[in-house]
Amino acid sequence: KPGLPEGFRYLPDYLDRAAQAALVEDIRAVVADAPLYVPAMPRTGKPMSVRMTNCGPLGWVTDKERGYRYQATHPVTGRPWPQMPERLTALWRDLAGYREPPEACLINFYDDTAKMGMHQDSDEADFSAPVLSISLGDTCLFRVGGTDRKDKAVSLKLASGDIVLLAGKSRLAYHGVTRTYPGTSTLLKNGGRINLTLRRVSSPS
Ligand code: MD3
Ligand code: FE
Repeated sequence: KPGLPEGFRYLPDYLDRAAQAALVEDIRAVVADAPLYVPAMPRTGKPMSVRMTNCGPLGWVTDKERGYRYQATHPVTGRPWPQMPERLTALWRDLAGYREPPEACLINFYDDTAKMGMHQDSDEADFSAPVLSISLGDTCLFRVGGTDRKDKAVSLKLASGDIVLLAGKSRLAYHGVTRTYPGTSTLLKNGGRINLTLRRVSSPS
């Protein structure tokens, strides 16, 4: 029976309700400046069901013409991404075990029908840096396998306040979000789920 990939750290209920609410306020301020947009798959232009925005010096974006990439500006407004909130930088400092600060925070918003197919995160130049993921709002069913698409995957639920740290081998593990469970959290006034992923993008210099 397969287990979790090496380097995968799951910190259930890491953030208390007050810390979760404070992060939601930070994210509301980011979204007011950098609105959620509908990302599109490379080549096909198929819209993703998750809506996205970013904060920090760089943001992960995707569209039909130019595909997956990091860039310094919002694809719709053309403005630079808002600053990374201090609360997020502090979590990275406390948990990531990585000297340099995060360069990108991708903000994923899931409505009641959104999901994310199995994929690897490989658009970064530095895989030695971990990825730190924070879940807020409704619980989701998350799947994580190995570094080969054919490797067996395991499912676990991620609830509001849970943090996952992906380092070592798990950094390149296949993963996805099967579904969310509407009504499982009262954190977000209008429901849904927010996931924040903090990353290093550039190579160590
Ligand atoms: C495992 N987001 O934005 S976060 C993504 O819940 C992404 O929105 C999901 O996958 C979400 O790319 C999952 C947890 C996560 C993030 C990065 C990983 C798990 C990971 C990188 C490698 C392995
Ligand atoms: Fe991912």
